[in-house]
Amino acid sequence: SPYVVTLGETMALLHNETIGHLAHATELKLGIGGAESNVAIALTRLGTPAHWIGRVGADSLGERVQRELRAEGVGLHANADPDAPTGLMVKERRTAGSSHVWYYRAGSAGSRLSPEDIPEGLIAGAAVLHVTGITPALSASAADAVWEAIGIARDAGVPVSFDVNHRAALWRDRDPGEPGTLYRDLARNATILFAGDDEARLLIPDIDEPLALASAIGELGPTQVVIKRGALGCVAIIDGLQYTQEAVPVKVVDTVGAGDAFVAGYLAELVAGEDAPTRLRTAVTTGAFACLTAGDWEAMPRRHELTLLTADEPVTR
Ligand code: KDG
Repeated sequence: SPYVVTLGETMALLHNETIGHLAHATELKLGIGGAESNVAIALTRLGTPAHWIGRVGADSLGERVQRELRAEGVGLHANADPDAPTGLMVKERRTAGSSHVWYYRAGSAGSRLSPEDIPEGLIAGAAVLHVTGITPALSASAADAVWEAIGIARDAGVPVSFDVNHRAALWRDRDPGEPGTLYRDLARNATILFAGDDEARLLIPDIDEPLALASAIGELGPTQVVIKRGALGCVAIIDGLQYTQEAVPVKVVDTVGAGDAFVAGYLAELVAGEDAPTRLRTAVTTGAFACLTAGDWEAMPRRHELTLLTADEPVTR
């Protein structure tokens, strides 16, 4: 059956369960997280087979990453790097509604991803290749890997999905114009583009209105442009038509991972041949689910759970 392929870095994740400053925390939870593998997990839960390509360290945390992805049923194409550690990310839940993330990933195994890690046949046979703006920001070889994957997809007629996913921490000490230039290049090679309002303005400065932004991005090439707006839902221009979709209201614990869940909801319905309104409705629903727990992907729903947030029966038996 049709599957989605994605590539990127997945890290070990340490986070406090109890709200507070990490200077005073005595216990942390250990998990994993990575934007692209979050998407792969959410797709798999929704019933769309997904494969993840990446590098991990030849260490216990690398094993943890692989075990977790296997347990979720994600097709795993991971090379264990004997010369670099699995990257680490630390998340501090400081207040009920706000978190901060620190990266310990410079020189990590995941950031050493390179074109040799990319299995050509897997990408050429996919229904969609999904990439994010995080991977090319990790290193020159990781950027080459992304372009290699995109080249294979384009040659094989596989649509490319691109989620901007701007991470300012990965661009410090670099030319402020660089991310915009990279994201526009990626947009020119994408069929489907996802961006938050602020991310969209990195591609197209000086436009504020979200549908106008989507339309300006569409002029770069993608025929499906979706602007993710968090609690405001989303707007999109898909095959020339404009769409607006409200969010599903939830009590937010942690928004990290919501964008990935949103993308998975959209892509799952796209691969299933569903129409644009269905894709957007599922996207805001899966995005809302991801906000319910402190982990990056644990709350992502199975397909049969999609109606739970709008159900009025508190207990089902
Ligand atoms: O979208 C969530 C991701 O940001 C998180 O899981 C970690 O991949 C990650 C990153 O680079 O921020």
